[in-house]
Amino acid sequence: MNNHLFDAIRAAANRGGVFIETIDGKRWTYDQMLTQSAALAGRLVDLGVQPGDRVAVQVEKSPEALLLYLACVRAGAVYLPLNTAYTLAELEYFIGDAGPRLVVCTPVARGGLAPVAAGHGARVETLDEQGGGTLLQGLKQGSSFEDVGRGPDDLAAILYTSGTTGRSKGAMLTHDNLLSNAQTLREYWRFSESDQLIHALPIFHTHGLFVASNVVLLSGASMYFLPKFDADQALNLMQTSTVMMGVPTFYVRLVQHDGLTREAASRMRLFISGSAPLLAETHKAFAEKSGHQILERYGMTETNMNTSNPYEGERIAGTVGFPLPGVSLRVTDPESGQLLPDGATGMIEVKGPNVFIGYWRMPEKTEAEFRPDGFFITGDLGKIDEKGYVHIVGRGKDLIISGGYNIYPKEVEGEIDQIPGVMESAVIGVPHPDFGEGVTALVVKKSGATVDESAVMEGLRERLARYKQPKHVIFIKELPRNTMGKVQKNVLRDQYRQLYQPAAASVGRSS
Ligand code: MCA
Ligand code: AMP
Repeated sequence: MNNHLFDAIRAAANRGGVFIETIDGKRWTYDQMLTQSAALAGRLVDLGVQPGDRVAVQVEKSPEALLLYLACVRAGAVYLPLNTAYTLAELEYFIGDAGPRLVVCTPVARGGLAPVAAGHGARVETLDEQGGGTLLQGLKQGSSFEDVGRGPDDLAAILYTSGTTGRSKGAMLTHDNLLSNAQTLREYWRFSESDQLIHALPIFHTHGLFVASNVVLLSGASMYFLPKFDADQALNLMQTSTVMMGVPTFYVRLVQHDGLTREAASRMRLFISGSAPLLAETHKAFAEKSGHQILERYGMTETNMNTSNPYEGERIAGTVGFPLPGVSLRVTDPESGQLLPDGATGMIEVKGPNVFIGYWRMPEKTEAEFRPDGFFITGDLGKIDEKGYVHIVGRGKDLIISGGYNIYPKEVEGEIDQIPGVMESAVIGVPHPDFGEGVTALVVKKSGATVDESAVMEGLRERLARYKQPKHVIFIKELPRNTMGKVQKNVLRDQYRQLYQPAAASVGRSS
């Protein structure tokens, strides 16, 4: 039977060669990818997973975890990856909302998750980063598997993206959303089977899972699969690699490393950045030290990749390049939705085979974010310059991006406001030399309350993933408000913009 995404992966895999190499020298060939994902797909079916069922996965990065994604595709299931930093409190929501048939977690997390999963009728299996755990114990090696038929519009994955208002929304991505985008990127970035990618991103987000892994799979290329980013390791691997994909923090850290030289990067053909704005100064410093112009691109969980700087042609720092082939991008008035002329700043809207089909079980939210003619309203503010390059100049949505992870202030404020002694709070992102933006909380105490920074952090510990927690909690007398009573976050951002600059690290911490 035809399986839209996996048929294309299989066609590339049939050329053979090495698919994954880990840092301890273990290798997975494309043949092994095919046989092991088949065995794993069979295991999923034995566990009761049926076409369309969600499989929620919160595990450490490993080749087996990637094979589990492929097994879900082959079994016609809907893959639902979850950030390993999420706390049990956060997971309860995702499991309740998505209603998965199966939850795969680390052996350590099983105790906490089992009652939650059971409460929602889901079964739990475990997988650790060495390939151990109950999921693989029942695997029938060498067994064949007939891929479940799936068409272009069938769901392949749901990825949760935090909501500006209310709870996280599950973006529903189809087989063709993933396949078409990966095929476009393969061509645009000139990927081939002779490429070797340094893969140091997590695999629970679009960047590491779909952009990096699907492009490699569809090119028959190879990748070094690293548990996390480490600048020393990346520099060593540049000797035997051709491409790296990363968030701006990777490049900030590489620029600071003495080992980054033209010689060290001479074998590489391409460095790609995305998920957050790459500062023009980082682009420039990287080019000076390594001789490579970083190629910056722009995407979203809901849309996969929308734009990219060119492979050949000028890569302009501070821009995200041109709309990808097949992607329509326009800039409109945020209020009226009227098309704006080139050069004017407004809301970026996109349409194309890359754009998701809606939010899981949230038809009203889906409707609110699409124009009647099918364009998706990204929430990013930008403009198109006279040469056609897209610039992102801000965000219409109240969102912080720290080291490539998104944090919605409202979610953090909601948790802080529940801590005893807190009257209200405002959470903002201010420039951070390593993470791009640093999550910062301004808190107003109730009169006579003794709550302090450590009490706030303790109150958040089990509620929010570590990367969402403020790097600083600052107590102030009152929040600045405009005449409508709305908190003026721009005033706060201005006031604290030096907070994480080295010379000012202690400024502004008062109680
Ligand atoms: C780790 N910490 C963070 C972050 N990462 N805090 C804020 N923001 C972060 N991103 C915390 C740790 O919990 C730790 O806390 C402390 O910071 C220092 O950790 P460290 O070991 O230095 O961090 P790291 O392990 O080096 O991680 C930093 C990282 C990582 C390499 C930037 O966060 C990362 O790989 N980010 C990539 C995210 C990503 O893939 N995003 C793509 C989303 P403590 O020590 O206090 O406990 S997809 C997307 O956005 C769209 C579709 C797109 O366009 O791609
Ligand atoms: P996510 O919800 O994690 O998919 O994050 C998507 C958001 O990341 C986009 O809406 C943008 O705000 C931001 N983003 C991604 N790539 C870039 C980039 N190259 N420059 C600026 N912002 C980016």
